[in-house]
This record gives sequence, structure tokens and C-alpha cells, in this order.
Amino acid sequence: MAYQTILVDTQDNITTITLNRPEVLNAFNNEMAAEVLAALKQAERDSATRCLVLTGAGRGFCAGQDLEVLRARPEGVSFREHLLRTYNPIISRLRTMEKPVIAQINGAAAGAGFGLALACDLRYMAASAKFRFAFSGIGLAPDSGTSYFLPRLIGYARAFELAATNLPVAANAALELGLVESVFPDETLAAEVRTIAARLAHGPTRAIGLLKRAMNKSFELSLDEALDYEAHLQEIAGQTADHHEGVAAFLEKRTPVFLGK
Ligand code: LHQ
Repeated sequence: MAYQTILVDTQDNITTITLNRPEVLNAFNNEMAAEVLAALKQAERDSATRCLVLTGAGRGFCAGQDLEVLRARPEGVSFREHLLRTYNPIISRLRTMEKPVIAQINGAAAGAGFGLALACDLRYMAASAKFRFAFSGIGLAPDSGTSYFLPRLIGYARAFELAATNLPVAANAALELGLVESVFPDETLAAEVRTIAARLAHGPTRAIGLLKRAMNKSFELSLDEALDYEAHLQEIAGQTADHHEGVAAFLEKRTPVFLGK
């Protein structure tokens, strides 16, 4: 499929979606939101995709909503409707897709762009990149899952401080807070992420998908319910070819070859 605002590339079972409106730090217009959603659906369906990487072209990751579009909005456009149509399905799909998703945060991530990064399973950040909550900077409440993910990742008070003050969060501070897994020099970020993505892409994709489902679900379950859910998912994992391969490889003292089946 030909996209206008994003680049999509699949190699070695890793699909990379690059937001490609660099002149506005990859801020979202409606077209980009629709294309990101379409690309996510495709990556979810495509068995050649066993790990997904999201990144931005140029010096930004994603500056959230394009504010020129917001300013030009015709009278009567409902933010609620806009969110239900654009960001909500993107954020939700990132979380429900049973494949590992990595945010390669090459530059500034703000507003819905911050939400996009937070919704990924893993975040790796360039040393020069920064986060900015941004919503409070333009008199808005949080959206794109930021009110959900931030307190879960870093606790209520730190999330509140970051959101209400709207101060930028530099990469090292983000690492210290636990907002990202690692910070890499700008020049090596892509290669470092590639190494991690390759390990995930050659892993037991179905088991990784199930562990993603279990960990996400755990936030709404009691311990007994979580144990029960684990048993249910293990029944599924136990029937996969990758499980049989993993056991055989261990006993034969060789490296397993997982096919994602
Ligand atoms: C931009 C933008 C931008 C347009 C930088 N738009 N041009 C959606 C809709 C409905 C309801 C509510 O919620 C939402 C979701 C949202 O995301 S709302 C939040 C929207 N985002 C923001 O408010 C973030 C605004 N941007 C920033 O705070 C900064 O630009 C960041 C922190 C991203 C980067 O800072 P710097 O590295 O200092 O870059 P800069 O500010 O100089 O920006 C570079 C260029 O990009 C500049 O244009 P220019 O022509 O001067 O080079 C900016 O105007 C443009 N740009 N963000 N969101």
C-alpha cells in the first residue's frame, strides 16, 4: 500500500513504521493518523512481522497533534469524535497487538506523540531526545493514553508533576524515572534497537504475544484471577510449534529455531 505520511519497511521479520512529516516534527494530521492505523492493522495481520518498531523521520519522533490543523478546525468539530476516530484506535491497537512493539525515540515526543511512545511495549531513546507532556501547555486534558500509562510507569505524583508542570524531560531524566529502557547515543540508536528487535523477531512470537496479553490483563485482575488466566494462556502456548522446538532444542543442547508458530 502506498502511504503519503509514513514509511513502512519489513526486513528480517522486523517492520519499521517511520512517521514522515519531518518539517513539523512528525505531528499528526488526519491522514497520518489513518495511515498509522492502517499500517498497524497490516503489521498485526502479516505473519512476516514478528516485531514492530515505531520511529520518526528527521529530528523529531512525534510532536502530537498538528497544531495548525487544530487551529484551522471548523466550528463544531468535536475533540471527542476526533479522538475516537484517530488516536484511540491507534493506542488501543498498539497494546492489543500480540507482537512486541518498540518505540525508537529519535527526537522530541510530545502530546499524542508521547502517548504513542508510552503505549509501546519498550522505549529506547536517543541521548538528545526529550519528552514533553504538552497537553497542559495548550490548556488541554491528557489524551492518547497518557493519563493511563504515565502513573502506571512512574507513579502518581511523578506523573502528575510531569503533566501539570509541562517541563521537558531529557533522555537521562527519562531513564532515571523509568520512562525508557535505555538511552543510546544518537548515532547508534537505530543499530542498538535493531539488535534488540532482531532478538524479539526471532523469538517465540506467539508466546511473546501471550505474555503481552497476560501482563496487560494483570492490571485489572486479582491474584487468583491472574493465576487462572495464566493457566488458560499456558494451555494455548503449550500447543505451539515453538514450545515443542524450545524443549527439543534445550534437551539436544542446541539453539532453538523459533518460527513464530
Ligand atoms: C509543530 C508542532 C505541532 C505543528 C512542533 N504542530 N507544528 C489532538 C486533537 C484534539 C484534541 C486534543 O489532543 C490532541 C492530541 C495532542 O497531541 S495535543 C498536543 C499537541 N502538541 C503540542 O502541543 C506540542 C507542541 N510542540 C512542542 O512543544 C515542541 O515543538 C516540541 C517539544 C515537540 C519540540 O521542541 P523543539 O525541539 O524546541 O522544536 P520547535 O518547537 O522549534 O519545533 C520545530 C518546528 O516544528 C517548528 O516549526 P518551524 O517552522 O518554526 O521550524 C514548530 O512550529 C513545529 N512544530 N510541534 N504539534
